[in-house]
Amino acid sequence: MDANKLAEQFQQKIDADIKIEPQDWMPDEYRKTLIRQISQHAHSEIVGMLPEGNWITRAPSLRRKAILLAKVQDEAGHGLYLYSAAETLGITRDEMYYQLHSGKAKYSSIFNYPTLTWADMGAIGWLVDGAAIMNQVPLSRCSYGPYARAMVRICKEESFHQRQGFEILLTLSKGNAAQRKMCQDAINRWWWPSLMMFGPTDNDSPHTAQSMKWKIKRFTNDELRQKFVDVCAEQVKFLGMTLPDKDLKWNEERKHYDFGPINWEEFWNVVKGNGPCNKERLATRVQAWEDGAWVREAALAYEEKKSARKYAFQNTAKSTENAPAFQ
Ligand code: FAQ
Repeated sequence: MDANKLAEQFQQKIDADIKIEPQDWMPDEYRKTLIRQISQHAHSEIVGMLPEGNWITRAPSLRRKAILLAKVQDEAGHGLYLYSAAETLGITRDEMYYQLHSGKAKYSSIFNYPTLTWADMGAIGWLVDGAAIMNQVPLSRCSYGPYARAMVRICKEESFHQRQGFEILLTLSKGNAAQRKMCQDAINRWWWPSLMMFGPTDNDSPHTAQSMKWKIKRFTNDELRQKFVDVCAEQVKFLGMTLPDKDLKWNEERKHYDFGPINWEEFWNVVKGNGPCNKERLATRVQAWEDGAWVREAALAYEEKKSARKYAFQNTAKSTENAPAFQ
């Protein structure tokens, strides 16, 4: 069948909401877009373990420590599901790691900001996981089967993360003056970078239009950002705190909150590798990869030895197949 016909049938399947599976024909650009997005997403989950991992040893109680440990572990699991989903498109895990470690691959800008106080664990849970859910729930309806299915479980876990973050902030907001100040300070520092997680404005987003046509994205960056602002503007009232935006105001005509301008210069600067923690984050991942070399070597050596043994056993079994049976 010629390429035009295949492309036409492919789009018809997408329009009819039929999932695309790894063995199905797909345009090269669709495959490339998915590999780019899913691998970036996987890297974000893995690098995203670092800002919170930083607080595991300093959590204020055993209960908080156990919860944070479980959350960070969940992020590792999300990274692994996503690497597996990307592998179904024909890229190897080693290639993806190489792209991350060499600085070629992107990961979410948000994880290049430092976690300065315990309240940051709350702000990350509430705002960063909250933004992640807003973006990821529609991805569980994306056209590529393995990505969509990975998102279902990820979103369930992210909801728990978001609630635990909000609960940390709620506890601090009911605390003493220093705790309330710490809570407001964390919200102030994480608010704008969280809005940047949704990506550039629709006018400046080179991939959105095509990704919407392919139903990889179900909403545009600006649509999701607006939904997120609307939800947070209400939730912050429960905390008795404020969002650091003097332009934040309910607009009765639009039935949405208006909000102030985002500092896109800061966003692109962080994306290009010049944020407060980019170098530290990458160096930590590279170091972890190098420290793990002996584990990979040992696992490989074990696997080789195991297959050599299996091979020798099969040969022995074959050579005794025709031997006379014992009477
Ligand atoms: N940071 O045309 P678009 C999490 C890049 S997971 C860095 O709009 P697209 C869980 C973009 O890649 C958070 N780069 O691109 C957690 C593209 O560059 P390229 C991650 C960004 O793909 C919580 C260029 O700008 N979530 O938080 C960012 O259509 C707590 C043009 O942009 C996902 O990855 C950014 N914020 O839309 C873990 C979700 N935004 O590739 C631990 C899946 C844009 O051409 C603790 N991804 N860029 O060189 C997506 O939904 C999409 O890829 C977007 C970007 C919406 C991120």
